[in-house]
Amino acid sequence: MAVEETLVLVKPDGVARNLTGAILARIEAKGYSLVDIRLVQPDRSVLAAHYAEHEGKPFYEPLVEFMLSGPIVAIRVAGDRVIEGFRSLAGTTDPTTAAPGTIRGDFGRDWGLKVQQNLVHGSDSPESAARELALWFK
Ligand code: DAT
Ligand code: MG
Repeated sequence: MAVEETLVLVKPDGVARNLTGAILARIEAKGYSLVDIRLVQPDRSVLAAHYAEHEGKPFYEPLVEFMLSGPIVAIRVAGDRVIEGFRSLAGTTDPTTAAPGTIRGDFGRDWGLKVQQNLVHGSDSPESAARELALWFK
């Protein structure tokens, strides 16, 4: 067993489309535990820190604007290898090609113009998880 914690975000598109419950159901069905959960309207500074690795990329500004467009549900999730496991439940970044059966593959809409709208975020490593959990659960 390698029990870990990860940060999951239901992004503004997921909250607006009333998919929070469906996403939580998949996390729970997989056997992961919800340790903490909050509805957040983050400051720009939180998003700048959260997405610091992408600063300067062409999609950075639209991504931050999108993340400021509505409430986000932040969830602290625990479980055996949950960091890798939630990324697998979420599917690949582009919802058009994310595999059926994944959150992005089943619920994501066309990548199209609004490329950021892929419903969820999941930390990608133990280091990211620690950093992001400290940011969203101060
Ligand atoms: P992930 O969310 O799968 O970890 P990421 O960390 O590479 O993906 O990027 C963060 C978010 O930025 C991603 O969820 C959607 C957006 N994004 C990533 N690559 C993009 C691209 N090439 N064009 C537009 N938006 C992109
Ligand atoms: Mg990422």
